[in-house]
Amino acid sequence: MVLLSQFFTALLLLQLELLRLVGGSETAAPQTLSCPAPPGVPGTPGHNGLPGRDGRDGKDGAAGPKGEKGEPGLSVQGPPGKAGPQGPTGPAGPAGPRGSRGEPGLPGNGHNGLLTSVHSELQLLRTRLLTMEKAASFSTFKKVGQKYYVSNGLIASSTEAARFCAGAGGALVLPRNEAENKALTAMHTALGSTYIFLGATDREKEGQFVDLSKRPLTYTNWMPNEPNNHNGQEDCAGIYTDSKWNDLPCDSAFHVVCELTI
Ligand SMILES: [Ca+2]
Ligand SMILES: [Ca+2]
Repeated sequence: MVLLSQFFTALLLLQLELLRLVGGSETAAPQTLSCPAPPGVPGTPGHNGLPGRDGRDGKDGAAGPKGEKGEPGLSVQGPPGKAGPQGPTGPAGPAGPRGSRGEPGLPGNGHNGLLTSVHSELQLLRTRLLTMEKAASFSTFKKVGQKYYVSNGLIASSTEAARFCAGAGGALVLPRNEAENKALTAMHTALGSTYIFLGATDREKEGQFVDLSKRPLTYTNWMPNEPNNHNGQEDCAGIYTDSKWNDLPCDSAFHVVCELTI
């Protein structure tokens, strides 16, 4: 083995010598050996070249982020704006001074007329209610038209009867029509009476009966041959159970019935 290696080395050297002799020039480039050479050491980096020419302008870039809020400008007052919506109603103010008296309005016309009418109606209802309460306070009472005939069973003279009824807010009964005369007759049963005094007399002028306000009678229902002024002492009227009238002595004692007008 060693011999073989030495043989090849000698062969190689011989070949090299032959080539040198054949070429005859020492300037000829040495022949590259076919065996691999070890890598060389890297050289030092070269110097930087000169700057190149300016390139072309680039395209517009994307929009940048929104900037911060700037400082407020000068405070110059602008023109007045539009009027806003109407605000809520405020509290009532103090009462103003009393005005001068106005002209009198027409009766029953407009709002005042309506108020007057309502007020009158209320007054009428109140009066009627008071009359009803007063009538109900008597032991016997009967409604006829716009009147109440009332009695508590009192038996008295004509003068005392008139005084009693006036004190009760009414008047001694005196029928003005057949309906009232019939209603009064019906009270005989409740009172158990024979005669009931009527508010009529002829004291002022014999034979001429008038009411207690001295007005002529508009309705009468005398018995036949009455008034007769019997014994010259009959100046007061009364109604009997048969609904007929008779003149009687004023100081006699009979049942008392009053009439209350609603
Ligand atoms: Ca008489
Ligand atoms: Ca008589």
